[in-house]
Amino acid sequence: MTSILILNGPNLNLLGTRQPEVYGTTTLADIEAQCTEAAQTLGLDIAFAQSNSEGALVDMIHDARGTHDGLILNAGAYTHTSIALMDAISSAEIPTVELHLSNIHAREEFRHTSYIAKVAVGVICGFGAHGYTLALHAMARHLEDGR
Ligand code: CA2
Repeated sequence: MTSILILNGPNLNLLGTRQPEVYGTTTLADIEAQCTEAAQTLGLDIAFAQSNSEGALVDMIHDARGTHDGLILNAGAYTHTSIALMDAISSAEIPTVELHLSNIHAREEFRHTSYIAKVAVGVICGFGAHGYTLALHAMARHLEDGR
């Protein structure tokens, strides 16, 4: 079965517990449950993980090669800074959808730059927790027919 790794970066473990006006009230565990349900509908296997450490995220992307068919990545603030994550995606040669809860382009200037977008198939942002389901649909379609 096609397998997708859904990876979440720094501070996303706090979702639903702080700053609900920015990031909503849905927890990361709620999002994982939502992804599991969407994956069943789409006939996909998923693995779901979160780390606050850039190196751990790099390691998980390396390990995804040969284990998972696609990567959905909310790299959090590392999106805007991490050449290491960009290089890890390039070297793993794994199709990647960049994902954000918020519309990073409607926020501070420093959030308008993404190193992940340079190596991603596409980007989804601004749809809150529902973006994870959208990303799974987009990835399923991409792996089926390259669109
Ligand atoms: O909108 C997104 O998904 C972001 O990746 C979230 C990151 C931010 O740095 C990116 O620019 C956009 C921040 C995640 C912080 O999550 C928190 C959740 C609850 C309370 C505090 C932080």
